[in-house]
Amino acid sequence: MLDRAQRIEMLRTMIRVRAFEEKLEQFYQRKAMFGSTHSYRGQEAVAVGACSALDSGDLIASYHRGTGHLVAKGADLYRLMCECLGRQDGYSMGRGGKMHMGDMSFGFLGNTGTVGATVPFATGAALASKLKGSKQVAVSFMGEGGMNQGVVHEAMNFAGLWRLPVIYLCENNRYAMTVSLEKSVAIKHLAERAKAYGFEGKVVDGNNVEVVYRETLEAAEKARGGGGPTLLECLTYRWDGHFGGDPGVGYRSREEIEEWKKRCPISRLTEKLVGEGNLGREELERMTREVYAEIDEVAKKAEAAPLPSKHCDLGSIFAQ
Ligand SMILES: Cc1ncc(C[n+]2csc(CCOP(=O)(O)OP(=O)(O)O)c2C)c(N)n1
Repeated sequence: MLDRAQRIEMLRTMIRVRAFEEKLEQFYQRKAMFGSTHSYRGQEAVAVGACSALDSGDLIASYHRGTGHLVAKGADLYRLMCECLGRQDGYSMGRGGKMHMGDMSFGFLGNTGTVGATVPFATGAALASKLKGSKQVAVSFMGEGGMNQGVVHEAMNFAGLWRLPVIYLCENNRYAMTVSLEKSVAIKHLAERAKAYGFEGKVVDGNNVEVVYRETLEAAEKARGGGGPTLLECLTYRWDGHFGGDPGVGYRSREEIEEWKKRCPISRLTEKLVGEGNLGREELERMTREVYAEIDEVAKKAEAAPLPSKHCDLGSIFAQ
């Protein structure tokens, strides 16, 4: 059962995830960052619900829409922002950008821009956990488009056979770039696929942070106890375009976007807490102000940080 403090903390983290995304968007719009953005706005409940249910020693693998997972798992915001801006102090010394990072100090196995490619990272880490008996659970975040990659099938089959302590967390935001789920798969729910690998699959309300938390906690306890993998298909929606330059409409209607905005994960938890008398409007406003100020400060410091030196000391990355 989540207590008041935990729920308020989850709300604060969701606001932090959103504030971070909005700041990146501002950098992108004024051409102050390398590469592009892949906004996570609208999907905050998935990263925050899942990461809040994990132990600090547990591991996550992420993908191109990954900054939200890192903020939720406890990344150092300055180092994360530096990497997004291509600065020397970033997690990959400013040379990887927001899609290519990794840092075991907070259990982050890595992300890449190659769709589906990090699912085996989490599967391999879960195998290591099982062999070492470390009781660590690995979570692989992926999009519903990523679910169609061959390597994902191989990883899930292997994990089912070896009953590995891994959670496959599919963020079904309904579109892979411009292609809707209905145009790319013949089944209604991707969670059904778990049966073929010999483990449980569940469809989850991905815009309800408390539900995502509960389902992840249950899956993690099962995995730690030797019960093997779980596939959680979290139904959610990205508010923005696929990347910074995509207006996000054409392949989606404005009405559909507005409909999903009414199910905003941050508003949903806020209204619930306020309705129960567990959060005052003033406290909410103060918390929001604090979080946005925190991100502003991190962004200013990161923007002023130096670009990578000509000769990058890759040894210090591999020594981790
Ligand atoms: C192997 C591979 N194929 C194609 C691409 C191009 N691509 C980049 S993102 C993307 C869509 C991914 O959709 P999904 O996995 O649902 O994640 P989302 O962007 O919706 O979060 C595609 C096809 C890629 N990066 N890697």
